[in-house]
Amino acid sequence: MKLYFSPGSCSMAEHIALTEAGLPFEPVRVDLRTGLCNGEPFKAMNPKGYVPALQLADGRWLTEGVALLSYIADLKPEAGLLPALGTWERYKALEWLTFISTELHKGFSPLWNPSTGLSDKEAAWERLSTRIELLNDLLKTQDFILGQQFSVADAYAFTVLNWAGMLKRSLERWPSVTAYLGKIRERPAVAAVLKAEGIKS
Ligand SMILES: N[C@@H](CCC(=O)N[C@@H](CS)C(=O)NCC(=O)O)C(=O)O
Repeated sequence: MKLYFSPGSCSMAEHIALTEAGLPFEPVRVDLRTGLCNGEPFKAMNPKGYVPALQLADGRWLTEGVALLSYIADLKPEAGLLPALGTWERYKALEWLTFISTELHKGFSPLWNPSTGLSDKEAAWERLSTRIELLNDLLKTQDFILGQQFSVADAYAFTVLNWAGMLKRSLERWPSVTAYLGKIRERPAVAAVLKAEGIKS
């Protein structure tokens, strides 16, 4: 199985999930600036042209972070990276994964976009702040997003909230989120992925 990734981008969530699960995989780097992967246009391999993407040993592709994280968790149920299929807890996990994808991950997009004007960037950060506040409230009473156990939702939330530092946006006003990120960063699998991707913050 190959994981197509770009260092520090949202594909770091799948990199963390695969490493936490102890699954064998080959990381393949995509240069999002040039669109090239090993010198070839990535779009010619995966028409979406963006990461994350998984390619199975038989050549099939799977894309979209929430699908990939669910797939990885289900490949190794004993790793406990998601509640069992068909349970209420699994739907709550899907609720959080969707929140992370559409509210947090995509909430950061205008902040990364060089063509976004300063006032639109501030508006995007204010909107994103209301979502981070929700997460902060949740983390006041539990260690991880789904309760007391690390899951792929944490791999995803950690990955995208880590962008705040890269964008010089402080998370200090959310102490539960700050403490949570510090704890996740210390997990051996997460530390190994940060090192492998060359991410310092
Ligand atoms: N809908 C996709 C979005 C993935 C995404 O935003 N990928 C970014 C990196 S974080 C990317 O590859 N951007 C390059 C591009 O869109 O061309 C998902 O949820 O997985």
